[in-house]
Amino acid sequence: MTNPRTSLSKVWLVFLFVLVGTGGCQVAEKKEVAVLEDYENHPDNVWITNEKVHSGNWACKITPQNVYGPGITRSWELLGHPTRLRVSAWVIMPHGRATAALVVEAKRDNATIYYRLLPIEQVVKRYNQWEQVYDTFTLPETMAPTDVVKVYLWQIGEKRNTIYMDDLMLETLF
Ligand SMILES: [Ca+2]
Repeated sequence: MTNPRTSLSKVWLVFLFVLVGTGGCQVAEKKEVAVLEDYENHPDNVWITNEKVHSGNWACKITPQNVYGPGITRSWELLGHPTRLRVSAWVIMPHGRATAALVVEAKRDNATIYYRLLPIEQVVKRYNQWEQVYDTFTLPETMAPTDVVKVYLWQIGEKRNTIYMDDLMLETLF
């Protein structure tokens, strides 16, 4: 005869195993990811500079000739399927007439499916010194694993200025 207590214990063990297994998967899938671009590994690029740096020996600068700065590009899958992104960067703005934005963009097969700006001149009111800007962005619910997330600096408006950026950071939130 089977001992009813033993059978019950086995059932509970299996149930616990399933719970632990599911929990483990969820933790792995929702692991927070932080991507830092400190511009220390881009020799000979037109936008790399050592004139002003926030970290290390190098930063990036955008000029009237190069109004788009280099940034971070990752697939949504590599980022761990986040629902939100926290984006931050250190920038030097020359004066209050310069306009620039951190762009957060999601692309699917080269089509833009999400596009938001963090307008830097609305936040930074001290000039010729490093200032940190940051914001949180909620991605569309329709994001797919192969969609690509891009974050970069863009000089808008008169485009006559030199703007420095260093330590661009992308963090995932769930
Ligand atoms: Ca740097």
